[in-house]
Amino acid sequence: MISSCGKDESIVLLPESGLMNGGFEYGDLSGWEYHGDARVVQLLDTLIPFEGNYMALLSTGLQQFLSHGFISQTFRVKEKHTYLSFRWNMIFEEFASQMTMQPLDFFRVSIIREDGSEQMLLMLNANIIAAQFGALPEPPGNMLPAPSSVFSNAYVTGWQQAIVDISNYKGQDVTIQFDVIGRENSEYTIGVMVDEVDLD
Ligand SMILES: [Ca+2]
Repeated sequence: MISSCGKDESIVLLPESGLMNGGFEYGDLSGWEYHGDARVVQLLDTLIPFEGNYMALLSTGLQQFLSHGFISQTFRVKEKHTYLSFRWNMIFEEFASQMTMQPLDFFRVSIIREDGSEQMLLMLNANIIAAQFGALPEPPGNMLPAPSSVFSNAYVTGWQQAIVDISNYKGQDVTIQFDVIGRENSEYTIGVMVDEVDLD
């Protein structure tokens, strides 16, 4: 949280980047809008943040009766900023089952422009991940076994980076949103760890 010690100190603590708490090192979701199963954690079993001591965790109901997790933040794209980047690590319960049936759960990242229109950055599900990580026709390909105390028979992608050119948005306020969506009748859980959301 921003210190309440005084106005001047608060100004000093505002992030240079215009994006607040992008690495979740406040230890909570300060600066972010959120709903559903969205939290900040230090660990997910043996899985650790990409940087620092904290990461965001979004899921379709890990240990909770929820079907989605969502965070978003609106920020001004300054003249000096050309790229938005973030790290993600996706975990699938019963990955083999998820990829062989019609995938019901998605991880979606998008930018919402000032006029409300949307630029999709990522749209991933078990089938797409399986293709990207060589896990077809049989897992795991380049997927990694996940710690068994969290999910059953699960695999993770490991930390991945996405870099997006945002130079078209200079001077504008845009919203980055991360959304993990489970359909109502989805049988298995997916989770996504997010870290180091940054502007450069
Ligand atoms: Ca972090």
